[in-house]
Amino acid sequence: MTTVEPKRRLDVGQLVERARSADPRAVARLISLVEDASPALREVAAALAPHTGHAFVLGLTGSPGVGKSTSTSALVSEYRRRGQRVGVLAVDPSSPFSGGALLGDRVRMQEHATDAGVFIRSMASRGHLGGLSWATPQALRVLDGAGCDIVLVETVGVGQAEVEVASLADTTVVLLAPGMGDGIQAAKAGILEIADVFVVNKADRDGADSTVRDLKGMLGLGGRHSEAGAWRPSIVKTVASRNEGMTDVVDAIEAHRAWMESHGELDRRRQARAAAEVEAIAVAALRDRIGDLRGGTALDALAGRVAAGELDSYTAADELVASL
Ligand SMILES: Nc1nc2c(ncn2[C@@H]2O[C@H](COP(=O)(O)OP(=O)(O)OP(=O)(O)O)[C@@H](O)[C@H]2O)c(=O)[nH]1
Ligand SMILES: [Mg+2]
Repeated sequence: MTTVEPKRRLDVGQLVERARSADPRAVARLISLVEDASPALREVAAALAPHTGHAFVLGLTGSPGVGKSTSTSALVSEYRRRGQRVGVLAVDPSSPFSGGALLGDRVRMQEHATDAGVFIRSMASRGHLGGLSWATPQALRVLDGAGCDIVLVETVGVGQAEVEVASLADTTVVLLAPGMGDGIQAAKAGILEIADVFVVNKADRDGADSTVRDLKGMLGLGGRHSEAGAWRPSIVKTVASRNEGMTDVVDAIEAHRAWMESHGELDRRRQARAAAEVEAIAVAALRDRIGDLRGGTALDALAGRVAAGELDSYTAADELVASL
């Protein structure tokens, strides 16, 4: 395969080495290769693999405006205080551009911009087949390989994205805010099921305690968390805009992590994630190869026999798959 980019040749090995020594430009370049689905990705993945598996992935999700970006920034401060190297991936699954809605976040993240222990990157994923499921794991590997201890993934909460972020993360934090009709919202979006930690943000506003009460009530009503031996999600109140409650949030995340480690759940989640990732790549490769057959003689010949009633379409498909 070729790794020749327009103008200058890309030295993947060197780029990965620079990323590992925490050169932010190298990290940014590698994530751009992911976003662009560069043909060099295969080589990048191979070079990164031996250096990955260290980072803890934290997913943050919740309805628009609930305070995800503010909380992300506040959590970065808390993790830095604890001496951790932090990566932030802000993913907007609804936009094909990494500008737009995330611009405001860039301003918010400004306080971390000069900190060499923090990498921040926003990413659009709509252009990719499979959205988050495809590009985000690769970007996570870049940040992992670059030596991040923790990577925070923030998504704009729109339906499917909430569920997708859960499948990417070691621990999923679901944010709610008082007075947003979150009780009903939570039940609808299935976020009760995906949350490992609930954060009731904007606790400076009226209604935070009743939101906590509603949540507790709903958690008692059944579902995944009620099964014997299951993790009981913790509920933490915060005022992210004032950096209040962040110690409690990180403590709750650490408690979940410890629980997962002692129950084999962390390995199980990572294994499931890796399986989904391999599957997505394999399916894409198969689709490409079947696409190559379109208009080719093998498919034409089979199609002719199906059209003429000589062969049923299932047998024809079996023959096509067998010929790949
Ligand atoms: N009163 C109050 N306002 C807050 C708090 N946390 C965040 N906000 C404000 O809520 C607004 C939305 O915050 P964001 O952090 O942008 O929310 P978000 O969930 O990232 O929003 P999207 O990315 O658009 O979905 C901003 O004006 C924040 O300043 C809080 O604890 N209390
Ligand atoms: Mg945001």
